[in-house]
Amino acid sequence: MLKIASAMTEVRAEPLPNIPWQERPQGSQDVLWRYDRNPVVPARAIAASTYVHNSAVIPFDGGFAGVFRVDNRSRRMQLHAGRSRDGLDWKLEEQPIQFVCDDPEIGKFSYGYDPRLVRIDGRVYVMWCNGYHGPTIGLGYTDDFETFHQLENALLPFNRNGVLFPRRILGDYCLLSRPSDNGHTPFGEIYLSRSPDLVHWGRHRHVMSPIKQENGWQSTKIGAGPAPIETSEGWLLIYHGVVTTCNGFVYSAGAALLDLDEPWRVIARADPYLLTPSTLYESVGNVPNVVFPCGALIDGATGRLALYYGSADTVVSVAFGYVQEIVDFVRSNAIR
Ligand code: BMA
Repeated sequence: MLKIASAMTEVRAEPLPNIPWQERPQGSQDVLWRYDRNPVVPARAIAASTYVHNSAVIPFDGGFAGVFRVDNRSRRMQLHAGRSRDGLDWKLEEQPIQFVCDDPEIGKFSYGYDPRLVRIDGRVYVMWCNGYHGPTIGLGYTDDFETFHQLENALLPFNRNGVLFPRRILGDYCLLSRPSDNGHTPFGEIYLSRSPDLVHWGRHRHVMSPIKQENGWQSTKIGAGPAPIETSEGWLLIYHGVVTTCNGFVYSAGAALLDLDEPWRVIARADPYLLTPSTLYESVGNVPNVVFPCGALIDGATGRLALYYGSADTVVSVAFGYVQEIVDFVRSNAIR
């Protein structure tokens, strides 16, 4: 049985009383439990979609807004904005986001996928995988989910899974990313980069590598998920890990705690996963066996968490948990 110790963990987030929520099912000992009406966004959510999957959401205007990965009817990867009153029933825009960009050169990209969202000093930032001569980290912002502004790409190709921390640390914006290749990368470690202005990035630090031993769930590659969650115990990072099986890659979700002031230092990292493909909608689809977390809602008052994850590269699903319990789980099951 998985160990969950009890300790007092303060969750440093705004209250979100209307967070989508379901209590842990009776008899369940899982740290995260799935919404019983998953998926929340179907593959054919809009006329233009073949699949809608790795997507990010954020509280907005009393309800919720999101940026969704849509694979269109040409199977090209695009980003679409969406709105929801309750975080579960979503309405996506039919047209993809057209970023407003000062330098047209930066706007020359052929695709966008796997978005993350974070609010920093009241402004919503979008991070995504941007095809500027190969995958790299696109950055932008929006104040209304109607007009989206694009900033300079944060890093050179090839890189994926970029996500900003929700506040400056040591005076700098901090970005996690995963240097990669131009294909279905068979390696991948998480790095942290710093910037004074969201344009110039440097002071790169290694954060975490895959755990190679015995082909566990995070043995091939890892990449950051939603924006790290600030707690008194450190930054809670939910990330994906990949194992290579006879049948190809399998994507699961796990968690680690990073130092509050020097977030490239790992305080603890759970050996077991939090979620691994187990249901039909995670195991069967466009790309089977994928749980790919990109978004999280947090209620700072109660520590409740709603995790949004792409399932089988086909649909968007939600799982619930308590930040405090995930932190305890990480500490009690930490890799030694
Ligand atoms: C990764 C990314 C993700 C996708 C995953 C599984 O390389 O492309 O968007 O969910 O593969 O196909």
